[in-house]
Order: sequence, then structure tokens, then C-alpha cells
Amino acid sequence: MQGRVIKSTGSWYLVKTESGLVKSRLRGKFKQDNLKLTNPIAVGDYVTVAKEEGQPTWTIDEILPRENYIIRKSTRKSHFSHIIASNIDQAFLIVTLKNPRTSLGFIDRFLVSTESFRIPATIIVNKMDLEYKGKDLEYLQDIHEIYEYLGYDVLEISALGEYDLKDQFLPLLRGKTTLLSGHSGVGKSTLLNKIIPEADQFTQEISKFSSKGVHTTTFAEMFDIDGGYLIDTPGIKEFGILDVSDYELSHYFPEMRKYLGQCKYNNCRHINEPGCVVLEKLEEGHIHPYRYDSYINILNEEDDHR
Ligand SMILES: Nc1nc2c(ncn2[C@@H]2O[C@H](COP(=O)(O)OP(=O)(O)OP(=O)(O)O)[C@@H](O)[C@H]2O)c(=O)[nH]1
Ligand SMILES: [Mg+2]
Ligand SMILES: [Zn+2]
Repeated sequence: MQGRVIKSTGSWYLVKTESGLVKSRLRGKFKQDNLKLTNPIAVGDYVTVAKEEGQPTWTIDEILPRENYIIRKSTRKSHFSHIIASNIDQAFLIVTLKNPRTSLGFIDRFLVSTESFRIPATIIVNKMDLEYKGKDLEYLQDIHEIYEYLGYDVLEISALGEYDLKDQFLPLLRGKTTLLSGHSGVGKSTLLNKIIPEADQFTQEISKFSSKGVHTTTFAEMFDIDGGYLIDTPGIKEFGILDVSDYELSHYFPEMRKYLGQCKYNNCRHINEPGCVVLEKLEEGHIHPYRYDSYINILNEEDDHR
């Protein structure tokens, strides 16, 4: 019987099938795509399940090919990676201006991972009910300028208070599998609860001491919404990029992608090569210097891990 994994705890999986939800375990090992994974099965995966003979339990026997996935390096063991969710139609990156501030570098890394599968991404600035001063408002302005220029939507919301989120969000979610991602404490679960009150996801105040989130959500889980699904995930601290070669990286920066093939050398990495069109466009202001910084930072980080 086929089904879709809607919750994963690492030791068991909730699979939605034609005949309802079944709690399943993995039998044996799953090796796949040469990926070293901390989680062999991820929320969003399509799988086949079978009932164990004479037992009330189910097992996952097979995982169907993934159309796409969002993956990050596992923080503790950097040669391992973790699939955040698979088979998604769009990704909403929830960001905040302060407590914690989401950095542009973090946003760019996330977008590299969505671009690598051409998954549409939207940046959602949450906690707009709070008061912001000069620097934070400038930062908000930067986010709009940088990402809207690239074609990403940037929405400002408040998951608390009187903001009418259902009207704003439901049309975006209809019939789609949507991932909510972002740092811990940005309000992913609060937003999900607002849209799907039955979900009743646990939320928690940010630690006053560190102004960081406390990783309240520990497992990814997806909830039915309007013919689609909304996926709540644990907050991520850093977003390590995986398996992208130096020559490939610029393909995942839309503002560079359109000039590729125009550089003098076809293996140009756009660092200091003569006749580099990307550097020319940067000089002319068609590529944002912050974005170019992120590009260089990711290149350097990739080197460290080889
Ligand atoms: N002022 C304000 N606070 C918010 C808003 N959204 C969420 N919060 C608060 O931020 C804190 C963290 O919210 P959560 O929803 O638990 O954050 P999360 O992103 O799910 O965090 P993790 O599960 O750890 O990844 C809670 O105290 C929420 O009440 C908002 O729009 N405005
Ligand atoms: Mg949460
Ligand atoms: Zn170049």
C-alpha cells in the first residue's frame, strides 16, 4: 500500500494512506543517492508500507523517488546531512528582523537550496507587530530591495494579533505542499496554528538570555490544509550547503544564472577571472554586493569541507 510520510520522529513514522494513518517503522537499512543522511525517511516522502504478519505494526518497505527535497548539513556531524522535507511545491522562509535577526547570508543559503530544484520560495517577514527602529527598518528595506529584484515575493506579517492571515495565506496554500522553514523562534509554529488551529503545535517564548529560539518544534510534521499540506519544521541554526560544486553554484543565483555562458572562460567561477561577465555586472550594479558576498562565502565554505 502506498502512502505519504506526514510525521517523522526518527524512530517511527506516521504514514497517510488510503485507509487512514498508520504508524510505521523502518525495516533494515535504506541506502540512497549516495547521501549520508541522519534521516533516511523524511516528511513528504512517498513510501510503500506493509503490515507485519501477525503483528499490529507496519513497516516502510520502499521509498519512491523524490521529486525534490530541502537538505542541510547536519550541525553536529558535518559529513552527514538531514532532509528537512521532500516533494514540496513551495517553500516559505520565515525571517525576523530582530530577536533573532535572520541574516542575509542565511536567506541566501536557503535560496540556493530551493533554486537547486527550482522550488518557488517566498520570504515572509514575521513579527511585524513589534516596534522597529532605524537600523531594523533599513534592514527590512534591504530585504525587500534585494529579493524582490530577484523575483521572490517578500511578505510582511504578524502571526499574532489581529492580522487576517487566513485571507492572506489560504489562496497561496491551496492544493500545494508548502514548507515552513527558518531559525528557531521566528514563529513558524505560531503561524501554522493561526492558519490551522486544530494543529495545536507547541510554541514557546524565546529565551530572554540569548534572544535565540529554544528549538521548540523537534520533529517535522505536515498538516492538511485546503487540498494541500503545510509543513512545520524544527528551527535551523545554520544552513550548510551540500553537494554543489564551485562551477555549479552560480546556477543557483538567479541574477548570475542569466549571464552564465557569457564569461570568457566557460569554467569561470566569477572570482577574479579576466573577461568575467558576472564581475562586470556586479561593477555595473546589476548584481547586489551583499548577494555576491554570500556567493563568495558559500564558495569558501564549500572548499573547507573538501
Ligand atoms: N510579537 C510577536 N511574537 C511572535 C509572533 N509570532 C511568534 N511569536 C512569538 O515567538 C516565539 C516563538 O514562536 P514559535 O512559533 O514557537 O517559533 P518557531 O519558529 O516555531 O520555533 P522552533 O519550533 O523552535 O523552530 C513565541 O513566543 C511566539 O509567541 C509575532 O508575529 N509577533
Ligand atoms: Mg516551532
Ligand atoms: Zn565569470
